[in-house]
Amino acid sequence: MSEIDGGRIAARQLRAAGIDTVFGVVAGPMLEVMAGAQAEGLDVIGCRHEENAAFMASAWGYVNRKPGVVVVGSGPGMTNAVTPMHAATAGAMPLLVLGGSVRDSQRGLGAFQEADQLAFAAPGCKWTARVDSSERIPELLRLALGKCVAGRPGAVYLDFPAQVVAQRVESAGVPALAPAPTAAPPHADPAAIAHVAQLLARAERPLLVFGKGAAWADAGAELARLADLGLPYVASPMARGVVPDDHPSFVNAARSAALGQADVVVMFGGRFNWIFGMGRPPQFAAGVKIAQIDLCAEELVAAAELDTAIVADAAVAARQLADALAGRTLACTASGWLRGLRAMVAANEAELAAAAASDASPISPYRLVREVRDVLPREASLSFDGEVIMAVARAMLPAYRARSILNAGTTGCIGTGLPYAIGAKLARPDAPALALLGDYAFGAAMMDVETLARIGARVVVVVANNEGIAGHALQDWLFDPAKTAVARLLPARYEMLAQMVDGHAEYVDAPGQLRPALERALAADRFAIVNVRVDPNARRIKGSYFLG
Ligand SMILES: Cc1ncc(C[n+]2csc(CCOP(=O)(O)OP(=O)(O)O)c2C)c(N)n1
Repeated sequence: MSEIDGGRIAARQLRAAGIDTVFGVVAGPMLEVMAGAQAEGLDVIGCRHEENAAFMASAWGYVNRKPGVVVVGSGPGMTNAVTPMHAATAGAMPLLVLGGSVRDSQRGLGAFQEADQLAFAAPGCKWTARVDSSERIPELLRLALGKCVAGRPGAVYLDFPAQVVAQRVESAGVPALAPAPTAAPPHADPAAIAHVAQLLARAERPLLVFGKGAAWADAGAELARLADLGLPYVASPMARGVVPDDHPSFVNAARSAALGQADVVVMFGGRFNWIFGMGRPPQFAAGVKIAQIDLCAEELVAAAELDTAIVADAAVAARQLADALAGRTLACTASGWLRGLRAMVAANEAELAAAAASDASPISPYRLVREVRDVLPREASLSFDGEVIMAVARAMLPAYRARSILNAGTTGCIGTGLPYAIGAKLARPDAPALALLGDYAFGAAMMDVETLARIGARVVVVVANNEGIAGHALQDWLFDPAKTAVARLLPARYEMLAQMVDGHAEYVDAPGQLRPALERALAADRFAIVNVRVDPNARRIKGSYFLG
């Protein structure tokens, strides 16, 4: 006969579900959950801010294809995790937030750290619930873990009133439950596949589009069969690498022409949202025939006018389509469509290469990104965050495997870059992990370098320090130079944050120093910060993502 508390019951259920790492910030009433997790043999990553902890968990879950679990305290601890819930659900990343709350007997009375947490969580989550007794912890956790990854992944919130966490019950009365079975991935309707195969076979200018759902489904091998037929494809920022970027049908570098001129488009596991111009003119041609494949039927009712809507797993549907097209001659192979796009890719890449060859001081962001690209091994995990630097990184940094690249994603949430890199490193510890961050983006999360040092995770953090939010451009454009700077930031010595906790520090202010500094950082036996002074007046060659 032995008694255990609610925290230990929760930890046992997490372990039974195959979760070996939890993230969080130590706070009441969840102390027993974190201690219980450690006692059950899970790695407990104590972070410096709930937002960072929850972003780490989202990335860990996304890379591992499991729920990423974060434990937060009541009131402001929980509300600090609201942004990551929103980002996870909008961006289809699996996040389970376990939030402590006030004891039920004090609810509504103005208890310490009281907040209407279920209300805060609801719009950012797929599902929310409150644990109503210690005995139901295993059952409710199993539901929460299952719903987090079932169908389209996203955030789930489970509220733990204080008395449920602390209460001790007989261990034998609350056994851990076996995880819910995983459903077989849904197959596409064969008639719909036959129709889309026909569209693709006859199209003069077909285009495949890969969204994050394709990366989540590990659809790479099946999608490569389609790309091998000579069908050009583009990928959303986080779908990159599901088919390696060096495939000859990869045309992201001619994306505007590919989207704008295609006569048939097939989307696998992605949304026609702002990233793809809502699937409408002017980004797409009037009259384009669009087929969209998604796990979730609701996703097929959105901005784009669809010719065909298919509920299916991206990998299964890609296999069905590749089977349907096997042995057929595609009209596009005679039209020179891919050849034309490849010529544009080559021209655009030459333009980038010229910018990246710059020996100028201060350092061009293109030169910085080139040097990062040249030192990174193919298996690396990468995150990037910022405005100018993220755009340059997206244009120039290749991805070679599914879910190896993370960035601000669907919500454009700055502050994700550092915690995403930490979560990815813990999910794939053997692969080098590098975060390439604007100075603002780094600053939004930077105290978690202490976490990096404490847990001994070897992440290389490269700060593209252009002294501001998009460098000096916004400050000069919008704000009075006689008044206190708003969008321009100080040229802070960010590498000192590594020194403060005995990490590896590099400061770079000339292009020739970049390569050796990056190599030393990657070879270091600890985490590293490489603070690179980057030209504050450099702009992205074309367009801008977030700031207009
Ligand atoms: C959570 C959040 N806050 C604010 C913004 C608006 N925003 C977009 S980019 C950016 C910062 C860009 O500066 P930096 O990270 O230094 O990168 P740079 O553009 O200078 O390379 C901000 C604050 C946002 N997208 N998300």
